[in-house]
Amino acid sequence: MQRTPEFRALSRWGQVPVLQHGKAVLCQSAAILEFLAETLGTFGSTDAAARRFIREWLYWDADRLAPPVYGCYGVRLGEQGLLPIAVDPVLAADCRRRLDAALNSLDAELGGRSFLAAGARTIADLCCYGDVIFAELCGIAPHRWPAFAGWAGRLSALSGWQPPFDLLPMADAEIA
Ligand SMILES: N[C@@H](CCC(=O)N[C@@H](CS)C(=O)NCC(=O)O)C(=O)O
Repeated sequence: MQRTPEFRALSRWGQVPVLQHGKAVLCQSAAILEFLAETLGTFGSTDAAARRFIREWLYWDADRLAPPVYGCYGVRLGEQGLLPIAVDPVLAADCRRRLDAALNSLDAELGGRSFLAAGARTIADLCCYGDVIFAELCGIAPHRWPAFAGWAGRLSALSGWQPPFDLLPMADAEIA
């Protein structure tokens, strides 16, 4: 479906997520989160300095967190036979090292505060935790990072929180 001309007309890189809202079409999850926070007036901030801080986390996620998370998740799916890939152990270990480094950073940042930016839960937390939860699916043990584990607990206790596979049911997925 992601390769059809109809989808490529919406998503120029052929990726999900894509958000269509009236005439606006947005891709890239961080851009979508910023749009939603502005449009809905929630999980953002009215303070310019706080918005810059939130944006730093969105870029950090795309730069330092998401790549090793999905690298490790790919390794795991390959091991489980759910993806037709076998990753060189040296590359898999490097991915795991970079994931540990990102989680160390998160833990250090969260040592003195409840949420990543602006003193309250924001799209910075949603963005990072939306990726971190896939790290948990790769066998990461959150208790190794106490501040990080406390933060994950606060986010998953938010009203309306649901884990990714409850939001995106996989019951009909076809795995070759
Ligand atoms: N940086 C992008 C990553 C999007 C992404 O990797 N999407 C994956 C699925 S989670 C995808 O569509 N992969 C298919 C492809 O790249 O062809 C974002 O945050 O939106």
